[in-house]
Amino acid sequence: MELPERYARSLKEQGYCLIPDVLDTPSVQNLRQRLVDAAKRNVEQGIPTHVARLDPNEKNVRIFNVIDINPAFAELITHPSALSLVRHLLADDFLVSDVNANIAQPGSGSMVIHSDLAVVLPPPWTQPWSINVIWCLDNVREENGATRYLPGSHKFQTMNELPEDMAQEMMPLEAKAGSILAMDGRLWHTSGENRTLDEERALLFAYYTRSFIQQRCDFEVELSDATKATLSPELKKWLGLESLADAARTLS
Ligand SMILES: O=C(O)CCC(=O)C(=O)O
Repeated sequence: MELPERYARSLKEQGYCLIPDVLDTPSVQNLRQRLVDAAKRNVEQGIPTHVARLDPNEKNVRIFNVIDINPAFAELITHPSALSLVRHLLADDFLVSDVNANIAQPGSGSMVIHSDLAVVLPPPWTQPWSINVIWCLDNVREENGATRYLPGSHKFQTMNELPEDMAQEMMPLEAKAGSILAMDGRLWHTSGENRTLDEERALLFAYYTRSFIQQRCDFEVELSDATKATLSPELKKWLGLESLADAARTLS
């Protein structure tokens, strides 16, 4: 499936695009509940849901290892809309670098400003070598902590180009539940503050990079043998689980 021109243009010109209505309401509600269950599972497994070096307080609940906890999240990675975005920017030469989620609860603060490509690759950032496909599992508004981006920053090649007052120049990425927000990995961004009293904001992040970039997550270690056994050969390849023997067979 080819990415429609308007989304391709938005990715190129704005560094992001919004695709509405990718998931219907029952699917969103189902995934939302699974995410809450996954957060509980993280706690049972002793995986911290707060990373102090990233977020100012514990109200931003980070959920890791989601594919292993629930295969429904693996399906999102291979959703045709996600793959059309990924293939548009990275062609067929990509790996899934990381899949995790953030639930910004009321009172959660803004995290460290970053670009996702800068996290995995030193400058200069000259090419769109990564893409974050963000699944909106709640309605996302400025007030409940919409991700904030720095307009035009996907064209920056080094950190010297970042303005001093960048936090003031950032804009919210608002979207309805069930949408995809996709960001060129070079776009500088942060989570917004959730200033509501009672509204959570859940986003699931599937981050893909060109295959020569080291993955953020070692799925060989993170995924159980039981989970690995359920994955298609294609998904295994995209998760970096193809063994050297498999690769050699492909070449021969
Ligand atoms: O939660 C958000 O809005 C942004 C999260 C993010 O950029 C990250 O976790 O790296």
